Amino acid sequence: MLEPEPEPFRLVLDATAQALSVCGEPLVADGSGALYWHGERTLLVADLHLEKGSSYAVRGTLLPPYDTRETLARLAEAIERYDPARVIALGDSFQDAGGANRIGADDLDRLEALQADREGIGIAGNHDPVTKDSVYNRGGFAAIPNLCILGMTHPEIVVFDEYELEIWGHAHRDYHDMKPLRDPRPRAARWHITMAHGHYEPPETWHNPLRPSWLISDAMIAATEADYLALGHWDRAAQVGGGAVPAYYSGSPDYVGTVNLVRLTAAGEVVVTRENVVTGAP
Ligand SMILES: [Mn+2]
Repeated sequence: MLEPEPEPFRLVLDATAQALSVCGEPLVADGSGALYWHGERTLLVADLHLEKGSSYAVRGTLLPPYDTRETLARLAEAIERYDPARVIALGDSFQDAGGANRIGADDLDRLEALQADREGIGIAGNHDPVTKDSVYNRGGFAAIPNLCILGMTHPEIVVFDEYELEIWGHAHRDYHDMKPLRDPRPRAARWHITMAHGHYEPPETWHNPLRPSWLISDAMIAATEADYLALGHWDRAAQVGGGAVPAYYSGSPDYVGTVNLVRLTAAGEVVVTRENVVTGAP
């Protein structure tokens, strides 16, 4: 695995981001928690959990109600900073399906404005499954051009012919348990990537009856035969599985202070590195 090469300090942008490079490719671990890839003009984010505060409020736990506004402001700053052509969101963008009812009109306008004039791709997570009353349906996300959401705009797969790349995954369609890696899809492109939102359980504790839902095992990971398995749900960063398929949780950038960078090289390699996210002033 190739190690990232930190860039000289002069490349720190306004002390809110850390420049770095991998294989000479310039990248920015942004202080907002997003990762920006200059060469592809792509911004990557995960687990925004919009409307978390109002979700707790419904159940009587009162938190400051500014979390959605703050998260969108941080996302807006990152988008303004980099002007990405593409934004990729890796699940749990909303805390729950009721988020679309609770989100303020101003915040919804901000969210729509952020997505205007750029591509977006996302997957529904266990907090924001694609139900009939999901935040994606109520928010009219399908009407936004160039936005792909597995389970909504695309049932199971998005194909990028120009990159010989396909990305597939099973979206959460309700709050019940399911197997995120069931019925692995056969490869039909040079690059075969799988996305999933669920919990990896190692072999030694697989038979524990107290284990969580949305389970992923070593055998399920191997059966995807994917070039890369992108996982969401854990807040910590970890590689999981038996190693036959590179399978990684990138974790919550706020919690672990890093994001995962995945490079599909012309030589056919898959290179995964963890890059530091600088959240405070140096
Ligand atoms: Mn989750």
